[in-house]
Amino acid sequence: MRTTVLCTTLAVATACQVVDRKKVANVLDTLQAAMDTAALVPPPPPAAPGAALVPPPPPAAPGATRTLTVPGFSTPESVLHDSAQDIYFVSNINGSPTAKDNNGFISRVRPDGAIENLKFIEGGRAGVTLNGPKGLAVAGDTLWVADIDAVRAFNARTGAPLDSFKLDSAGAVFLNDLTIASGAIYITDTGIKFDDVGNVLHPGPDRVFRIGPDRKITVAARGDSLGWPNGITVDPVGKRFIIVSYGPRKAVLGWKPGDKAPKVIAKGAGGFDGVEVAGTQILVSSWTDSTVSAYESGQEVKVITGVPSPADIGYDAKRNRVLIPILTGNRIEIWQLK
Ligand SMILES: [Ca+2]
Ligand SMILES: [Ca+2]
Repeated sequence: MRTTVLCTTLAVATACQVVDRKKVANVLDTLQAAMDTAALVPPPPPAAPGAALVPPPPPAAPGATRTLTVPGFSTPESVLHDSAQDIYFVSNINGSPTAKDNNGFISRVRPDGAIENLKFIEGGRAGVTLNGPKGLAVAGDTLWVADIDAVRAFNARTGAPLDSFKLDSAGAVFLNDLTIASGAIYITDTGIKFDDVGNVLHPGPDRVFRIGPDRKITVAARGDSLGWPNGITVDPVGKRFIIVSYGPRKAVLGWKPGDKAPKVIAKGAGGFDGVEVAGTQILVSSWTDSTVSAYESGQEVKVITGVPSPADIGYDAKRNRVLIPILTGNRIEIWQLK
């Protein structure tokens, strides 16, 4: 009996709330209608006789439009277009960038945005070790992956592990991106660590490692002038490497093996991560202002804005698209360049 009374009371209270909400909603609707009909915006003053009618300048044309968003990743760090297979590879750190948790994985994504295989290569399965995979590069049928203090190779068609190089004994701290030139692999070491609450520390040193065709591991470049080197790519136009700094140097750098120090091509917002040469453009992603900008003129030209935590971008030359891993958003965004 008590239960019934309680239920009835509750029912009445709920009904009353519904009525009250309706009343409030009606009042708000009335107010809104009144405001809509009221002339809140004063009419523009009449044009002075003889004044030239100058139209306002059109807004700056955006350099790109977002065509696809693909969710479902786990701390994606890099997207790479394998033009031979016409497929996108996505590296997934899955957890802390420095944790040797053997849960990293590489996805295969079709250019239409369909995830063909989320865990095409996965740490802990089929003899694979993969902790916090970051930069990717492909040469023929071999997919190369930077993984904290190791560089690993996989068959790009089957995912089978092929080879690995340990750089821990060479002192690798935070291997980040890699690129291939003349059969040698060049790998950046950003020299960063994270403290217990996630602050970025930079014990350094900043380096570019080289793994030669003879499997010899050497330090190709070293020093603060690298500015916490993150992305690296080959610039076939300038016949040089382009390296972008994640740290306070905020520099887009040109470098050739043997150079004492890299040359500053341009400075920008900083917090740079990925770099791609797209035709004549040098595209660089920035965590600082959530953009992808072009730097080939020596000046920053914003091409894509509103992309938070844009990590190691890729470029699909077949479709003229920029492929952006939104690291903290667990998605990739595909942008069409004009
Ligand atoms: Ca991991
Ligand atoms: Ca990176």
